[in-house]
Amino acid sequence: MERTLSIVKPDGVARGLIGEVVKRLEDNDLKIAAMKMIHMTLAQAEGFYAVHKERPFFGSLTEFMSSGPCVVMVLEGDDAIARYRKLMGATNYKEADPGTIRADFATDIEKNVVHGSDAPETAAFEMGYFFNSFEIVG
Ligand code: FUP
Repeated sequence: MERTLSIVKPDGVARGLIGEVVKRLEDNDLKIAAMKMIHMTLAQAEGFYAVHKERPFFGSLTEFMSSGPCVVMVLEGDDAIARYRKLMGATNYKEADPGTIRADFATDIEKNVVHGSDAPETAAFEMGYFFNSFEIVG
């Protein structure tokens, strides 16, 4: 059993895709162990994406992530990190496999609808960034 962090990003929330993402998670045996809606400040988005702070897209990415509400979730299941990454599809939606969330809905490399942790260490940091232990059930 493994846990990972999922975010429906501001573009996904604004376009009414929360239900679509949740449906795909539930259909694929990724149990929602925590869930809430948040609207990050720029500083909070900068903290979340601190690993990318030297990258050229950092300013634009953090502005976008703080531009509107997001839904953050903890997902639980066997091999949850890799299985959720597979459902999401590649970062660049043009390279994402058909049928993935990003292939079906992303409009831009930045506005790519969802986020998912990429390793156990990042999952631990990211879940702790948004949730305390009492907010995660299961
Ligand atoms: P991912 O783990 O697939 O979300 O991708 P990364 O952690 O590499 O990147 C985080 C976010 O930065 C992506 F979701 C979108 C944004 N990004 C860009 O805007 N431009 C890039 O060239 C790469 C990533």
